[in-house]
Amino acid sequence: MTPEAVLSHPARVLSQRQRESYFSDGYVVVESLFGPAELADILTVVDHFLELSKRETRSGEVFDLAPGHSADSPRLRRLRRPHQHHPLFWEIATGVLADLAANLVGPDVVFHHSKLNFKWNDGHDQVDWHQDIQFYPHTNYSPLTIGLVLHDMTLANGALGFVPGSHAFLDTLRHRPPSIANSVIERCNN
Ligand SMILES: O=C(O)CCC(=O)C(=O)O
Repeated sequence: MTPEAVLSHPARVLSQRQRESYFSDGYVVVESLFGPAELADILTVVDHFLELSKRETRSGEVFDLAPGHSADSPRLRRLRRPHQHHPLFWEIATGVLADLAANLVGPDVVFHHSKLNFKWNDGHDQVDWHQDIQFYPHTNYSPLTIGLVLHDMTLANGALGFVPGSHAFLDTLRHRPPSIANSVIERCNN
């Protein structure tokens, strides 16, 4: 669907202005999607999985563990497919997040996958600049990522950054380390 066709459908979660800024900047930040009580419920479930991960010593189907992970010093990098492990995650994905997606892609929304990332504020497991689209099966640019941020994001704890307008580059970018020419970050700095 074209942005005009998407915008012709009534907004459900986002304002019309937020939807327009998504199409012009390539991203939109939505503050306080969940209230304090709902957020507390989500964090309780997240803590439950963090506790479960302490019993694990190697990565597997459910937990992706960074080197050095232990019960005393957990380094859970990722909970894989959280929507399959707890109904709350599926409820969120098919509830407010599906409505949010419908605001940006039109009413026919297809869920593809989920993951829950953890950041440990110790400099390990840095996520370099990249375009998510490269990692998705796609034939057009309708797929989108919805990141649900569960803690305040600051420069000190691995804040996610965006490059406004980079969605409109005519080509997808080569994914190489930042030190090498034509990496995503060098292209964005030009
Ligand atoms: O949280 C981040 O820094 C980026 C996460 C991301 O792009 C991903 O998991 O695909």
